[in-house]
Amino acid sequence: MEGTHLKDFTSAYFTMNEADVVEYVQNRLSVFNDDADLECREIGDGNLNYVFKVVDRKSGESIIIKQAGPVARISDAFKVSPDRNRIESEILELQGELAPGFVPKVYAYDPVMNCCVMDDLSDHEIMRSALLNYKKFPLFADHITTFLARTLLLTSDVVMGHKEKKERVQQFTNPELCEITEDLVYTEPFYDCEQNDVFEGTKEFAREVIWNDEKLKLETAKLKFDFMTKAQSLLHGDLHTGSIFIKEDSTKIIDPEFAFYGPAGYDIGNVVANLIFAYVHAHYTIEETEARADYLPYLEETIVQVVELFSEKFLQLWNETAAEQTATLPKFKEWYLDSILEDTAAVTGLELCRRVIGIAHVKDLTSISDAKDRTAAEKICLIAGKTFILDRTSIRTGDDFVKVLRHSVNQFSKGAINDDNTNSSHSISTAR
Ligand code: SR1
Ligand code: MG
Repeated sequence: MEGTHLKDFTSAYFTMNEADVVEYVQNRLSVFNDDADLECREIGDGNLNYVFKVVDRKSGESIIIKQAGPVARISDAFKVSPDRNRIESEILELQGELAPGFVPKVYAYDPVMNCCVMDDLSDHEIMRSALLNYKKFPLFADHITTFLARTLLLTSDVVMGHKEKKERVQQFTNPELCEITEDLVYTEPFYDCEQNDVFEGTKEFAREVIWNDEKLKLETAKLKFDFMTKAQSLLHGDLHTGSIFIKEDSTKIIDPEFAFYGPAGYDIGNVVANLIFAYVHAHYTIEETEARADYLPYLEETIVQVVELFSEKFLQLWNETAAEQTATLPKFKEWYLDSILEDTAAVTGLELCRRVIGIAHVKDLTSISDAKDRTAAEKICLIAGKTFILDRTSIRTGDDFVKVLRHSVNQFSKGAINDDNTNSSHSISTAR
């Protein structure tokens, strides 16, 4: 066509805008009818990538194209290799085999444009937003624990041939994204780092309770070295509630670009911590006493179920799949699970601290508009976070997790919750 300059999508990478994506779909993909009337919108709100939704106005069919940029959206200071898009496509395919039904389908991966084409999950919603609107998902704990037990155990040395597993470790070596986690989760929150971004009301508390605690610093250093050296399972690597698409009967885990071989408890701890963020948000934002007394126990029960169902399913799956001879020795699987739960407690604590102190925040806290309430909510997260890290060797059951949460809440809101007698009945009084 005269005057029309067609883009070259085959020889050199560039970051696409919405019009480029329409042209890309027309020229490089065959997912829509030839007469499709395409419309594209960038819908990403994460810290790293560009997410385009492409719809055919005629048929109503739609897909998602996710492109990795050369720097993070949150800040140009993070130069992150677009190769993370390969890691994401490859792990989604693998997770789809290990835990069918829990990840979006990937239709194509393009190593030149560093983008992948996947299912549009618009009939689901981002779990963080849903929890901020106080929605309940009774099947979530069952779904996420099936996903966790299967992806974490079936990628480990317990089940895989050790040579094949080491090849996987190579395939999913992800140095730049791991460095982000090493800095943002394990290092910067625990000293007065320039890059930290702390809410004014919380800053002195962070200094006193977190930055001035040398014992805590030492424990986080030990945990950082575990994160860097314990190639136990193929992790999702960033399993917060913004990485989960959900609806009543379906849970889809997205955004595994931080995937690598690390300590299995990293993924479980992220899930638990982000349920705690939702809890603290609800505690400070649900005005009506009855509604609060209904929603908080639901979240407590979900936390309990995540820990308990994971443990149950993990041991059961171990019995069915363990192939390593030494792994069948009596008491070995209990010892192994115990160390995963210890890491889960530690990571719950790290995630709670880093989302308050570090550069990457969560809406659960930032959307609490009353400054005093936000400060109290953040202090709860820091106290709970510190306890999870320091007491990690004695936190093993779902009730242990809820007990730390309740105890932390009670330090900042008088007479709110009975924390002596934690069990699945979750008695909650209603005062804040
Ligand atoms: C520079 S990326 C900041 C954070 O966003 C991602 O979702 C990860 O949680 C990361 O730590
Ligand atoms: Mg993400």
